[in-house]
Formats: sequence, structure tokens, C-alpha cells
Amino acid sequence: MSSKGVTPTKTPIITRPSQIVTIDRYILDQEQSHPGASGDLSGLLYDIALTGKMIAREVRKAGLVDILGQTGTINVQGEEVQKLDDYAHECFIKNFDHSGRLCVMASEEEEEPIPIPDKFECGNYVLLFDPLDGSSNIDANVSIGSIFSIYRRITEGGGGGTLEDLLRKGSEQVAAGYVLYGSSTMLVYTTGRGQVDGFTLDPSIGEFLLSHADITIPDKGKIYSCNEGYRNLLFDGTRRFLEHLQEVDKDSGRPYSARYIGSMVADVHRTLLYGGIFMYPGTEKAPGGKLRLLYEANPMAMLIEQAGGLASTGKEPILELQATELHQRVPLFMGSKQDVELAIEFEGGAR
Ligand code: P6P
Repeated sequence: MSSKGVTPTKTPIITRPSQIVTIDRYILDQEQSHPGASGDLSGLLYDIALTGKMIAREVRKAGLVDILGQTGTINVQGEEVQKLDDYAHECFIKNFDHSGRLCVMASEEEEEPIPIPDKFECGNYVLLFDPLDGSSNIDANVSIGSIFSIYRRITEGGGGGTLEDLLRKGSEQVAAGYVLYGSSTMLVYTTGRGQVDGFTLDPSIGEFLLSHADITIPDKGKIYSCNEGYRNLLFDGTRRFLEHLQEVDKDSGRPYSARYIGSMVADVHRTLLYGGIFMYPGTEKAPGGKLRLLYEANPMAMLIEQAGGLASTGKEPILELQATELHQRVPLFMGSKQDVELAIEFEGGAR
């Protein structure tokens, strides 16, 4: 039984709407179903859509203009910053810093919190974002994405927000989602209430149109997604879980297929639609894993669980972790409920 109280059939349940619904219309309808809504969250979601369109425009022409290649700078993760990374990072900041809806921001690309400039009003929300995840794939024309996570502020006083507003539990998110720059540009987001919806950009009119209403992840999949190059660095439980998925057993649908793009937004998007499990486990070299709790794990975990799946560190629910550092990393297993529950059994030594 998924978290929505229904047991999805084996094929992904993607309700393709018959009528044309723009994201602006959809956001407005959602707001009207919340009596007393201030409209601030709607405004933030409109700005996410705008930011996604601006970044999509540059990504689409990346191969044609000198926007490829390195900037020669290194980000807080010690990774080479790509020019498109820079552009995407600036897009988020410039589109949100004057909205009057945020009290503070944080970017996966920047060490410290990003304050709202004194000349602008502060608001009641907090935005964390990974401006262009998977950017090492840019030059290979592989799908990449932007990830966002929104909380209500917890500090009082109306002025600028603090680290306290940023270091949160994923379960406190009020909205989360991603923009996938793939064969088409898609915006997928949730504001909770068991609803995840996908919008596809029609570049000819510059509108995100509802294309995947009420996405529900299958209870069990047949795909696993993991970088098996690290097999010899994996802990025993993880290695045995992979071996279990690779055994031949028709009744339980094994062996699973392996799919790994190496771009989290693309791998999670496929998992959301087709089911199965995406995992970036801890290894002997990096026991805490690689992916960041606040910018990647929490928003993706909210989406997966709102679509009826499960997201775990292998030992505990990702959404229940209290963040203690802005860029902390976390091992993660997320996807179809049955597949993640099985992974947890192996991680915990029960199998
Ligand atoms: P690896 C991309 O660099 C990223 O942050 C995620 O998008 C992706 O899932 C992961 O790292 C890939 O890491 O170690 O498999 O190359």
C-alpha cells in the first residue's frame, strides 16, 4: 500500500491530463484550495519556473556558445565549477533575492548562507538549491538538473534569516522539486499532501504545461541505479544487496536491470516514473556517502515519499535527519517502497 492509500499497479501511474494546464494556472488553483494562503509560496513556485526556463535556454545552446568549459574556479565541494554552473547559481540568486518572500538562501555552490541584501524586504520562507546538479556531464550533453527545497522560516523578527533557518529536518519542507534539462525540460515538484506533478516546457510558447499529473511510484520496480565502479569499496551489506538483485529468480523479477546516468536528477526522475531504487551508499572511502543532505537528499526524499516511495540512509528515514552542517553528506537509498525496504534489511544485516 503506498502512502496515498492505493496500491499502484506495476506500470507507472501517470495521469496524462486531457486539457491544457499551465503551471501558473495549476499553482493558482492549488493556492485557492488553501484558504488564507498569502500567495508567497505560489510566488516562489512561479519564480522557480522562471529560473528553470532561463537555465534551460542556456543549457540548450551550451554546445553552440562558449559557455562550456571550466571557469578555473573550485566550489566548496572541491569540484571544478563549470560556466553553466555559475550562470545557474546567479539565476537563482538574482530571481529570488528581491522577491520579498525569502529571509535567507543557501546554494550547494557556496560555502556560506546567502543573505537577502539590505535594500530588499525579507519574507517568511527559506530556499536551498543545487543550481546545476550533474554539471560534470555538461560537456557530454548528458541530462542535468536544478534541485530546490523550501521551508518556512523558524526565526522571529522579520529580518534576515540565519543558519538556524537553514539547518532543518527534511520533514519540515513545505515544497521541493527539480528542473530536469533532458530530452525535454521538465519541472517536477510537490507541496506535500501526497501529490507530485510534472510539467513539460513547451519552448515554442515558453510555458510549462501539466504533463504528468499525480505521479505515483510503483511499489516494486525492476531497475537498480548505483555506481558499481565502487563495488570493492562498498560495505558488505550493500554489496550483498546488489548481488541479491543480480541473482536469477523469475518469481521475484530478478535479475534487475542496471541503469546509472551519474546525474542525480535524471536517475531519480527515472526511478520516480519507472520504479526501482536509486542509491548512493556510503563506502569505506566515504562512509557518509557523497550526496548532500540539504540540497539533494531532502528534496528528492520528499518527492519520492510523496509519490508513495521510501527514502532512507539505509538505517533511518532521510526526512527525519536533523541537519547539523550546511554541506553535510548522507548515504541514500530511495525509490519503490519494497525495494528500499529490502535494501534496509541488507544494510542492517538482517539478510
Ligand atoms: P559519481 C553529480 O556530480 C552528482 O553530484 C550527482 O548528480 C550524481 O548522482 C553523483 O554526483 C554521481 O557521482 O561518484 O557516481 O560520479
